[in-house]
Amino acid sequence: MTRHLITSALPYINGIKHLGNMVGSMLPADVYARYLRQRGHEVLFICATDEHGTPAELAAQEAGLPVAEFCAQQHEVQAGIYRGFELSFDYFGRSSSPQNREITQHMARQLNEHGFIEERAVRQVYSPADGRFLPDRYIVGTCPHCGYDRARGDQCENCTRVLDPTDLIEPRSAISGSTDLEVRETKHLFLLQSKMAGEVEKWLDEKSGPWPTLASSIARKWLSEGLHDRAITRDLEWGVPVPADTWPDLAAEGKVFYVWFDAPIEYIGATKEWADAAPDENRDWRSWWYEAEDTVRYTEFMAKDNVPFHTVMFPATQLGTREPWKTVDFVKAFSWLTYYGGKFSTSQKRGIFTDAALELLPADYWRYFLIANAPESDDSSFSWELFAGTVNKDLADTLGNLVNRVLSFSRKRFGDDVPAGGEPGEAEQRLGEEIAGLLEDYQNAMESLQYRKAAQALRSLWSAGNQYLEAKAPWIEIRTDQDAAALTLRTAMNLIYLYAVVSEPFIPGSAKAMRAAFAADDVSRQWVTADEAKALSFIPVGTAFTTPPVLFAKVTEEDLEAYRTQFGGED
Ligand code: B3M
Ligand code: ZN
Repeated sequence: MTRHLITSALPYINGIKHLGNMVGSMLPADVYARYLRQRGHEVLFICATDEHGTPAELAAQEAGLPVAEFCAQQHEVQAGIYRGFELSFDYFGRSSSPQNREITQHMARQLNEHGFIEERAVRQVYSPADGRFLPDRYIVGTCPHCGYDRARGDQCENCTRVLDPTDLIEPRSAISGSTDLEVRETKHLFLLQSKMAGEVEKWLDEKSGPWPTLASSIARKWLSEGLHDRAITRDLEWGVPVPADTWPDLAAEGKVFYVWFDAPIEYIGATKEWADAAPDENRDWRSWWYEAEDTVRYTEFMAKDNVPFHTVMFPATQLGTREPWKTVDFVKAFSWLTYYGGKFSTSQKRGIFTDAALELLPADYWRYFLIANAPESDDSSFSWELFAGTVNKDLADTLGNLVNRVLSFSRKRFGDDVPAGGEPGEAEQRLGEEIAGLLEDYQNAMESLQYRKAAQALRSLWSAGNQYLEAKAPWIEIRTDQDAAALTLRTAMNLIYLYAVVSEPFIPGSAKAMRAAFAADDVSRQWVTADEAKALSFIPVGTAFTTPPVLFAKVTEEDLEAYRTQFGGED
């Protein structure tokens, strides 16, 4: 069986991520990883914090901490939140790890050996007061277009125009505020992407056929605009140092690699971190990445703005080493989740952040809502009204209510064990057929990574149980025919068990609680076949069960009011 390598775009270290980041990479990757594991595949699911670059340095400065300390702290904070969301990473690494440093430097040397890296002189702003070259973002001044007085050297946050530091009026250092800036000549390494354009295009032709349009069209657009050589070093204190054995001058000046050069390499780096974390387990990190083109299927998850780096720059890096590194097979890209149609923004603290979300409600509420409304081809908009509607209808009414109603009613009338009596008839047969069909829809959607469709199928599975229950009405059957009521309840209990198994990728916590209701849970069971779905006989008569506490509480009008006040609603 194919082995599945899954990576989620690496969340940046500069602050806690919002729900838009969650739904655009880590969460769908987790749902897929869980599903594939259930289907018996070998899966390696890798993620890490992306820790280098200017925003990390600036955030550390703002927090008044040395950057290494800041990153170590923030890594733990993010790791804790992702555990709270039940993201089942096999490893959650750090791009500042020694492993990533080693592999990044190795790849740079290889690229250099094959003529894909060149040292070039560039003119760059130097600040004598700070004793350093200033990267574009470290220079602030007045925007020549809109007059905003804190525009950064790379972009004006106010009017979003892309800038060059020399465009700024009254430029000054973001570190010291010094206006004594001069332009000096320095050297940087350039990745000669122009030399690789043909090769990358051929690679893309071979690979991108099955990708969703969102991913392939962005990749194509970048290529058709022409691949430019790109500076892959920066003047920063924090980053993967340029290796002194190959570039002594640049190393002496303290140059480090550009964050987008080492960040994707951290997918490999984190795999090595995973192996190194358990030396006695003989984890073979290389087998996932090296000479693995035919034995591993590699799927990447990311928001659309990350697509160019993953479909052009990273493959160019890998191919240019002339070593057999595994390249991506399937790119699942996402559009934006907006907050009432506007942007979620880390810097402006607008929208819902992952830590705040977990303080409000358990992970499953968010997981289900986000995946069911995933911005797969278009943007989708978060609103508290939509959130409450989805939770109340799908989770509380359709799934949760069925579970609690069936188990507590059976308990009241038949005691603590799955009741005996009655023989499955036409209704049960029809239900079984329907369930098997919907299960197939669900599988097809998951296999093709269509999340909204998968959620839809799951919802239909839950609804089918409700319809069966409503039609048979065991609370009425019981008045005249105990056996008939027992059959209905027993069938419904088997449905609950099936839901617990197949809903696990979406709502792992609740799935566990549902399975745990039955004393005879066959813990080795990972999935159900079509025949098993038709038969609906997982739980033998006489099995003891308990009624779990209410699975999903409804979001009330008062809750809604409070959320809107706390987080801001429409405007
Ligand atoms: N950290 C994306 C971002 O923060 C970036 C992803 C890296 S993936 C290798 O938007
Ligand atoms: Zn501006």
